[in-house]
Amino acid sequence: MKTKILKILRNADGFVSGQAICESLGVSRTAVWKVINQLKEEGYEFDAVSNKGYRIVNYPDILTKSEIESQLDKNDIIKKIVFFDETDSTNNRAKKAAEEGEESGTLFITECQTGGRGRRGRNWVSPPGSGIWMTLLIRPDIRPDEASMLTIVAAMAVSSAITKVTKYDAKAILSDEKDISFADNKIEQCKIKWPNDIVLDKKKICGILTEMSAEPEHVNYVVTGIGINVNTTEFADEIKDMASSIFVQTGVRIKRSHVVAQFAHDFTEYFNRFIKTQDLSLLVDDYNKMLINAGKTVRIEERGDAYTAEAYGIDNEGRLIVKVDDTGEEKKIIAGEVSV
Ligand code: BT5
Repeated sequence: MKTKILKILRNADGFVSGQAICESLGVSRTAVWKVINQLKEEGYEFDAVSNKGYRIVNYPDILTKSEIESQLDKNDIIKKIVFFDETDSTNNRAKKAAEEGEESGTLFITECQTGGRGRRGRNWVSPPGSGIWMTLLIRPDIRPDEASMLTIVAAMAVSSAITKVTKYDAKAILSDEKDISFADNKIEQCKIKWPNDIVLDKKKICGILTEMSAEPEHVNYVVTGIGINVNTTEFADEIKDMASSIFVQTGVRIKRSHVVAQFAHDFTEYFNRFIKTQDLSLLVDDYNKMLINAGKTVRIEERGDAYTAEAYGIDNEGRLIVKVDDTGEEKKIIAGEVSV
């Protein structure tokens, strides 16, 4: 009910009367009043005028179930939010829930991870209050070798969500035209670094970790974990040279839940294009425009081997097409570390 009341208030153009909420949800005055009080405790600020009703004038920067669910659309692939104040890793939570039968379309999200993971056992720094640490569980009807393309789909959705929300929130928050155009110009540099990073001005602001459970011909489930530094201003020593946040780069302090909701909309759009053909043919052009590596020299590390090459873009399977500097040979890279 909290989600429904929040949705009504959020979408209202002005005041909504307590009576109107009661009638549209078929609940008592006391029930509505209780929820409004809970929302106040969570940090929502209301304007309440007798005879007119309620209006939210300030939203807290929180990632609770009702805050995010009240912004989801009916057609979004993400249907349900599971929120933790703190957990080891949302990928672990998602995998455990998947094993226990949790449905496709559930998003696990937390304020703080104590054991956030990157690829190959690397650490993911996930402090409280300023980032988004979330994992989407889906059960797509695809083959195991197609699952890595979901990292590509997710990267596109994250990059586009960050760009849209930052531009939109900049206009709402900043009053100076100069600051708005500074933020707009900066956010244009929000790019994907193949295969799983989002960078802003070459600094890493997001990483993606896709894991799955599969049989030889069939995927049971895929969990896509996404970590985004949103309003972070202090970085642990181990990452301070290469990491940054949306706020540090653009000067815009966006609401984290807006990014999650926009990600839900954009992931739905890109995923629907992917599933139509079960490859990236309907996405490559858009992806390559978001790719920081396109047309650039990259350094590639593959199974102990390191070399430089020129990167062109990805193919329909998500492999990075490069031309090796030393030999002129054209190669398609499946996995590896790429630096710009
Ligand atoms: C990644 O791995 O970039 C995937 C990160 C996925 C994190 C999400 S958060 C929600 C979900 N739950 C999890 O436990 N994980 C997922 P990789 O490409 O291996 O990069 C890891 C490297 O990024 C580390 O070795 C650091 O150098 C750097 N790093 C760690 N924390 C960072 C941060 N907060 N921001 C930027 N870089 C970071």
